[in-house]
Amino acid sequence: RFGPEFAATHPLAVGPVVSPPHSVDGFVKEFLRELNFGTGVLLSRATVNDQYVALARTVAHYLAARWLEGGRTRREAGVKVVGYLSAEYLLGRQLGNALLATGLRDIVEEGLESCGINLSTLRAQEVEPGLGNGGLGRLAACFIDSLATLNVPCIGYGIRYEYGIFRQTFVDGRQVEQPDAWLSLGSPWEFPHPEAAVQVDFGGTTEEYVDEDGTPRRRWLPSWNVLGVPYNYMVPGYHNGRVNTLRLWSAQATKAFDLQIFNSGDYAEAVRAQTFAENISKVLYPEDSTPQGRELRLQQQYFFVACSLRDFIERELPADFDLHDLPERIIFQLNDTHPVIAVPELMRLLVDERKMDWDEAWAVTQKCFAYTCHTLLPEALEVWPTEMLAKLLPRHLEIIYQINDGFLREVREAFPGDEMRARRMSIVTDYPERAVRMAYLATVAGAKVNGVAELHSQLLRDKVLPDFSEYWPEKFTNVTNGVTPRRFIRLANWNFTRLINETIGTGWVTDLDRLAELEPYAEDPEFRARFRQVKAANKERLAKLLVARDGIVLPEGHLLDVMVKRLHEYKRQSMKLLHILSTYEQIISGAIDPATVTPRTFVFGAKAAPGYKMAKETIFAINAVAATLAADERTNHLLTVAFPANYNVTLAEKLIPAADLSEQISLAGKEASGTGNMKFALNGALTIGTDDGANVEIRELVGDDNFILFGMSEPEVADLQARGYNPAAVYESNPLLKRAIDLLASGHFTEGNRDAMNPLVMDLLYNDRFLALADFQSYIEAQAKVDELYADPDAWSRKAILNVARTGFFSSDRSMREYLDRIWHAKAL
Ligand code: 7GP
Repeated sequence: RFGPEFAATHPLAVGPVVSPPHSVDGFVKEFLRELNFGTGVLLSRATVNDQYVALARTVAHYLAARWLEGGRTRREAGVKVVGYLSAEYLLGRQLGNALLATGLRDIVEEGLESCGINLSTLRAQEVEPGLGNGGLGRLAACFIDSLATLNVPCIGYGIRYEYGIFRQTFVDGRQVEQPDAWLSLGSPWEFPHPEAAVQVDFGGTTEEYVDEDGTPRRRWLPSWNVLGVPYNYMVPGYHNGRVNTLRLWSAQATKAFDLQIFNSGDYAEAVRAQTFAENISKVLYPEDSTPQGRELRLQQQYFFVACSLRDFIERELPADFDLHDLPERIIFQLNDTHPVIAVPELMRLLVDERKMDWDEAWAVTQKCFAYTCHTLLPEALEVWPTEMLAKLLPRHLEIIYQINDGFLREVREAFPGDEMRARRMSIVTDYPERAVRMAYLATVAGAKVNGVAELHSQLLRDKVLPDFSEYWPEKFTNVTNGVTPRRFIRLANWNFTRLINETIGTGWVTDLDRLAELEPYAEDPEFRARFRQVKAANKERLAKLLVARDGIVLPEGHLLDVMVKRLHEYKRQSMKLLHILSTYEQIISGAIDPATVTPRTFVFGAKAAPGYKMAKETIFAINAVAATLAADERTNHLLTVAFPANYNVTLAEKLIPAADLSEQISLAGKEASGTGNMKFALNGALTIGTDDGANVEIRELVGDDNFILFGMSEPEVADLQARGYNPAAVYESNPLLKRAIDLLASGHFTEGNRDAMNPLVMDLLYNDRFLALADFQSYIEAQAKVDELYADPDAWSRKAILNVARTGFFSSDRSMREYLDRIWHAKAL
């Protein structure tokens, strides 16, 4: 039917699909057509949202042409695909990136203008899909961007949460969460395919049976199921014509109405089943570095990996494909432990459904997965109680037991008599309850295990998984994180982009090492002056945004000191606050002359997990200090604290380019990598930081002179903790620190109410799990060095430019090349 004759008369039906013309005229025609026939309105009556939706759909048409072609050629070529399995994708706004990737920006701007429409107004209309919490989700978004730009076939698999990360508001300085109804005005970037829905089973029991060949086998008799509906998103490469796919799954009830119940008149009961099923993809768990062991979360995890595995095997491979060869066609990357239930699921597909021999299936499985760990906090490593697994996924639990039996047999053979070792390494633990350690399962099943920065990978080997790294040294590797220069320099910092382009050309956008060519310009006074103009312009742009967005007024001419990241004790926002308090206290007590103080604005951006009490207390304290300082005539020209609510990718793109100083002050050994640290350095901020995560590598690259280091090293931390740490003693012995904490506790920031700060103050004095007081003095001294440096604008900008020139390494393109070479063994098309 789709032969050459048909193709001759219907070229669009079989491809190659042709994109609309890249001309102002061609664009305007397509846009108006979309407005009329897609959105169903006339331009004269269209709202801003109508216009935005029509624009997005029009730009999507340009991408879709390449997308369809790419998918077709990939399937024909039969090449290996990267299947990125991630419960989170923190994508940020799509329109700007799509315009950049297609090179349509100028055409669109001119075309819209001729219709009397302003492009930036439409861009501001887009609600970012916040389908992630923080670093892990944003990293996934950077990685799929880089893979598309490197022309590597990749399918990102995840969940289409109806509600993403909550919208943060402040009420009396306290965080209040609002639902993130990001879909309420429609989502023009997605392509739903309800006809391609996949069934996912849950619950029930297992049984033994004898198959047609007389072989005894086990099988799963599930008791309920849901449908997974795929929603496809396009992931465009930069100026290369490649468009990959992000496939997010949405849960739907299999039988929308149970007719019997419906006929009996119990309408509420009839829709109950539907609500129950759809809950699975309803909301993102707003947790970061602290897992929520709830059954719904396990349902989400299994739901999306079951859909994804079936999708790849049944829809992306030829029908007669021999699954023994699966590792030649796919590598599934496990983005932390959230998708690890995919391991027993693949075993179940191969052994139960395709009747493959267990050992052969295990050999295939071990080549199809690799695992990335994103944390070092022991409490953040996921474990699932066997009781919960037995109820929800009984066959998977049996498979996990069988994997564990085989693995422990190996261990006992390798280390005869060492029963303690076998117990330590067991995937199933009995303490404090019988549970499956998902990181162990991932390590046993994965072809490779990696950490996300050198120090983190080292600690992962030595402290988190020492027995495993001793047993399989070659399995462990490091890939230091990276960030996409497209979104975080080219799109976010146009002022700087223009300066870089004029100086070294445009090649750096896809070859970030070329930023090194800027190095000689650090010595050029004219270039430094232009660099400072860029910063000033970015600060002005930020000031405009914050007034409109939050009613926050940024003073002019201040050093902009920025700390943006999730609120967590290990990241030590409270230590940053102590620095601010100490400076403020010294001014108002007359200990220092105000004329010697470097005027600074401190910007915080941070969401706290809704159930994380101490994190929320810290938010309250920051807001209280911000309000008091704003009202204090003695200091408000010198010290300002700005805490815009609801920090997200969109705000990051405005904040980071404006920053002078980047705060990366986690307790050494706790921040796996950090990626904000890279974005700041690449946008010409200096870092004040501990020897933690990727800070270590940033400092090595930029040089000690261009990085403000402070605090204990990881071994020093371990040592202090072993000796016994007493924060109250530090408080007593350090007068600056004592005065800062006393001021916080005095009621000065809470209208005389001393109780309001009690939780935070008590925790700092008597717990301080992350040693903020221990590093305080060193931090204060480092901040004094910052002031001193900033007083010499030429010296400061020289260092800032060297930061840019020397951090091209932190492109996610480089990270992806390392994964491709050392872990995935996959290639560009
Ligand atoms: C984060 C790490 O905290 C951060 O250091 C790292 O840069 C980032 O992943 C990307 O690798 N972790 C998470 O966002 C997270 O949710 C829980 O970790 C497992």
